[in-house]
Amino acid sequence: MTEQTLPSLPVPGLPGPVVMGIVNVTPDSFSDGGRFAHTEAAVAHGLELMAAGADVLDIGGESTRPGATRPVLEEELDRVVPVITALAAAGAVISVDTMRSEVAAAAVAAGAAVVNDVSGGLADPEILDVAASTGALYLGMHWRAHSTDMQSEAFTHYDGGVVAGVRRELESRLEAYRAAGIAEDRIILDPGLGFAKTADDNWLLVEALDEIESLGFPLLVGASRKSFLGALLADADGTPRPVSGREHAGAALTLLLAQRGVWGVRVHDVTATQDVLKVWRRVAALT
Ligand code: PMM
Repeated sequence: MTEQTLPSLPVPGLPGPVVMGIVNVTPDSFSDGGRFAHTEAAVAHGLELMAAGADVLDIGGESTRPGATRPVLEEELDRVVPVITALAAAGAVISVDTMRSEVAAAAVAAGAAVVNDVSGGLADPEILDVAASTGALYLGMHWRAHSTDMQSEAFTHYDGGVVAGVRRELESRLEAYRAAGIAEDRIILDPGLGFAKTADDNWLLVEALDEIESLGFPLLVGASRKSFLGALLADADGTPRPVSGREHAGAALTLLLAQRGVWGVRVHDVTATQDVLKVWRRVAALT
């Protein structure tokens, strides 16, 4: 693969996390309900998120919601590449949300600067070579299994507890990232909220983020609209709050994550996120 000239990542002029806005180009994404399944709609949505202040747009063509089935390679390429090309041309910094090396390579060639691999290189180890050879930033998430299986008990059990387990497994993935030749300063880690974790596990990880951070790498956290927020906000009869009603809780979590100094947050509602960050900067006298 030839060396690419990559757009530089935004070094935010302001303190606080990089805001990664989500553009799901999937017909079955649990949070967008397929509204942005078509190229034009996805591009328009990406432009809206840029205007709202997204630092990076994360473009994904595979739904990772629990139970989702995988698209074939060609379908995933068809979904994401045209959207990346158009949004990169509009000046966006692009992240591609994929587990496939072929999609990562095509996305970087189309202008993506970040490879966001929810499988941390476990689904397709060659994706690590793509990150290494292109110099793209590699965002490696904690992951144990594909969406069809990840919430089964076999995958949500952690010897010694979830925090120690996630830390240990991220650490072992770091060895693979180094062995593939990804530069140390191109690696971002993600604890993978909602992936092979119970609702309580996600809260334990949020509480103990310092332990994950002690691995020595910047952290990105994706909590936006996830089920553990729906469970927290459940009705008296236990019915989880639907996806459309989880935004305020997500914004509150963003505030806590900003206070903890995370490198980035992955969110659907960029306006709400930027509003929260403005309040945080004002109170912390950062601006
Ligand atoms: N979550 C989802 C998809 N991609 N990527 C990273 N790095 N971290 C996450 O937590 C993450 C992700 C699933 O959520 P969505 O279906 O709302 O995009």
